[in-house]
Amino acid sequence: MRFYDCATAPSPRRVRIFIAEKEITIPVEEVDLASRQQHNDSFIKVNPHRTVPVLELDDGSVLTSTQGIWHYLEYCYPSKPLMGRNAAERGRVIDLEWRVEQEGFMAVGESFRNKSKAFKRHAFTGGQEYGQIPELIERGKLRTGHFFSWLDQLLGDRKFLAGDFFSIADITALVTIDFARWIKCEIPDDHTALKNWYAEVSRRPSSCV
Ligand SMILES: N[C@@H](CCC(=O)N[C@@H](CS)C(=O)NCC(=O)O)C(=O)O
Repeated sequence: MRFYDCATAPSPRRVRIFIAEKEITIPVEEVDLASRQQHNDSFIKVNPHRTVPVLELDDGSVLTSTQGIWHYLEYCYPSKPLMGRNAAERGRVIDLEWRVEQEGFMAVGESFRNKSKAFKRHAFTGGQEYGQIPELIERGKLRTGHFFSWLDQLLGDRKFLAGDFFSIADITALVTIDFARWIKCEIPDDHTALKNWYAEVSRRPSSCV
């Protein structure tokens, strides 16, 4: 296998945390998004969508989404489960991770991609050019604030998002909160449950990747 990564980007960090939690080793090839290596012919041959993460399997086929890679690795390395330990937990984890991605990760991304000068003609990833919409900068921040409040309420006195076990829902939420610093959104001081959870998951060795 080969994992195409970018050390500074939030999406592949979700895979790095997953790999670290599983305590497995996969050879890494760094794709420097800052110097636009995702648009090089050699990388387009690997992933025509021009994004990371990518997992190249031993038969040469590729997985080009965080979710596809997670599912594949969970199936291959079932010990230390990160997607629930039974059917009910699996359903809950997928449900929550989807919502965290839609309402948190995408909200931060919406604000960031419509603001940063680097994305002036690339408000979306891939080979097509799309201009920025400045109104989405503030709307994305507003959505991020609502996301923080929802997470705080959901957590209450739970240890992790889906219950008493760490999962991919926690991974996407952690990465989203760190990503939100790029748009200058921080967890509000009165969101105590969210702050406590964030401190707890940030202490895990996997969070440092
Ligand atoms: N949903 C995809 C999103 C992947 C994605 O958008 N990755 C970003 C880095 S966080 C990327 O490759 N960007 C390339 C670009 O901006 O051109 C996944 O999680 O796999």
